[in-house]
Amino acid sequence: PASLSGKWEMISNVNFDNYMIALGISASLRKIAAKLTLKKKIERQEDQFIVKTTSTFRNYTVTFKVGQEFNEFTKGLDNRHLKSLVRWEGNKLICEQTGEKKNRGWTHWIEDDKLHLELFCEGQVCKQVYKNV
Ligand code: RET
Repeated sequence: PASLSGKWEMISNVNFDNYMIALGISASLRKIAAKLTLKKKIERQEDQFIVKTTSTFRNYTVTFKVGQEFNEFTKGLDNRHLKSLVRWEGNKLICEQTGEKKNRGWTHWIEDDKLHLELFCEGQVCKQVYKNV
């Protein structure tokens, strides 16, 4: 489907460890996180998104409206408070996460029926691809 909505399962994950290092995540948590096959459930109602990232170890849910800044607490991840803002740029959904870490954010898009996600932090880029399930 040409829509972000739906259920997704990770099929590749490049540079996740360096992204987590940039976030300041501990070696013990990184070791666990690196082995996870992440799943995404994305629900969309017009401008509102609910993105659930789930795994056997820990889940992370974020809810936002496109174009409306919101307070994000990255609970269970790096536990920081951010000001986040999501916008569309063509078919890419782009989030800027403002806080202690510079150049932090992510980009979601669909390509070849797959969900692509780039996660950014302080010059590190993690690239994940998910298949529809
Ligand atoms: C987990 C497990 C514990 C350690 C880390 C995690 C990373 C979660 C990430 C979630 C990204 C969510 C996004 C949502 C967009 O709407 C899996 C919680 C580091 C990177 C981009």
